[in-house]
Amino acid sequence: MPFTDGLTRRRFLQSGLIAGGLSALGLRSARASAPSSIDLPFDRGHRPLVAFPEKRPLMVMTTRPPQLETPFPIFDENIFTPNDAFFVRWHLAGIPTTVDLQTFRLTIRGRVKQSLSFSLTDLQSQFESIEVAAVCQCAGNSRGFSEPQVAGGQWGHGAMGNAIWKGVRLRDVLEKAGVEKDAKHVRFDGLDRPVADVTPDFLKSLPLDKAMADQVLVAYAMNGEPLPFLNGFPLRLVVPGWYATYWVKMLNDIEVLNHDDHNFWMDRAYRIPHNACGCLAPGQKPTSTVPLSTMPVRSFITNVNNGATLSAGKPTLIKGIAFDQGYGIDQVLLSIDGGQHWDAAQLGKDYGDFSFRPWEIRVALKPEQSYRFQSLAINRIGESQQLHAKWNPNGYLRNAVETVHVATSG
Ligand SMILES: Nc1nc2c(c(=O)[nH]1)N[C@H]1C(S)=C(S)[C@@H](COP(=O)(O)O)O[C@H]1N2
Ligand SMILES: [Mo]
Repeated sequence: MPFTDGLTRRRFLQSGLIAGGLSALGLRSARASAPSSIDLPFDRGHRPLVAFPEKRPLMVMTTRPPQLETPFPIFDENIFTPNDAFFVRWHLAGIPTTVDLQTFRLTIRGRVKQSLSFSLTDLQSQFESIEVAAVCQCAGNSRGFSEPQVAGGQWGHGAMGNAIWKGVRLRDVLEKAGVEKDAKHVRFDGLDRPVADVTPDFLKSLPLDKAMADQVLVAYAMNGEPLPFLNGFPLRLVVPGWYATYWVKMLNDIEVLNHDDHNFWMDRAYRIPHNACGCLAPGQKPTSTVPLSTMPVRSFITNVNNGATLSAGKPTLIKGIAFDQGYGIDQVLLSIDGGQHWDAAQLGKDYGDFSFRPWEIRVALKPEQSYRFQSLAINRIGESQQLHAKWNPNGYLRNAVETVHVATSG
């Protein structure tokens, strides 16, 4: 039933944007439908708001390949990020303009007893389907706030989203093919391709034990709908708790390896300094690195913008979200004086250990004051956010306490 929808989607995309030179079309639609833009508070932070196929106007970082950021107020409106507002990040400009579900197959091969291939309906009918609420966060989320600034896409805090993912367990699919005893890693490839020969195809691998973990899904739906094309239609890997780089989109090939994966995207990209904090003194280069994986605990205030003026007198409600790699949130503390005093916020509904967790707290504000609002989350194993941002050359792993500057009127 949902995939008649996929056909509509296919035609929609053919009609436009991805096929025909995204930059030109992107700019035209910017003028026609969404005159506004957003300025993130750092250098090179100007972002036009443009509506791509199946998306409302989002903050454009690049059009080819598409890199679109979710405007932050959307996180205040929804604990599950709407599909049409969910951020988009592709590395390669060779993104297919159509996916034909008649011929689309997911292949499992390599160190397995038997190579297999599945259509979407095969997957849906032959395996148990599972749902998990989980945050998908780019490893470079918030990179633009790195001080000193680092190379790479200058994301604000909106290269993340929370969704209910539905699909089949990767483990079930692998077990059907029969994993050989010498298997070590599992490598994932999607339908996107580089446009220049010098760029390596986008491939990511998981160690076998992670690939076999309970919550790792080959997902075909997001928030009750087929995946939007730009978020990986028709299938994507979902690796709750791990950074989005592993969540391979338009997934069509799974190869079981009996060795470490030395492809470019494992050996050269998405690596962090090999030490306890994954960080370095600003400006330093690491001597040894490891692939990044899990997301450290974070929290955000969602209903007050930096630079806002609030009225004083009555109790002011401050709301936000928190998440971690899947231990779950134990506590969120709030300070309005830049970290001198902290009060415990009330946690909201628990949608699962990998989801955004809502929180809120009321504070009393005096007239004509300036305040520094900060939230600090602690997970169930006692890990907390950093009071001061750590630094590494790629701006990964940011989980500093963020500051929202607020003034009150008279
Ligand atoms: N096939 C494919 N999958 C991919 C990527 C890609 O470039 N190609 N980028 C990864 C990275 S780095 C991120 S942050 C997420 C972004 O997912 P989204 O576009 O659904 O938000 O997709 C991941 N999966
Ligand atoms: Mo990413």
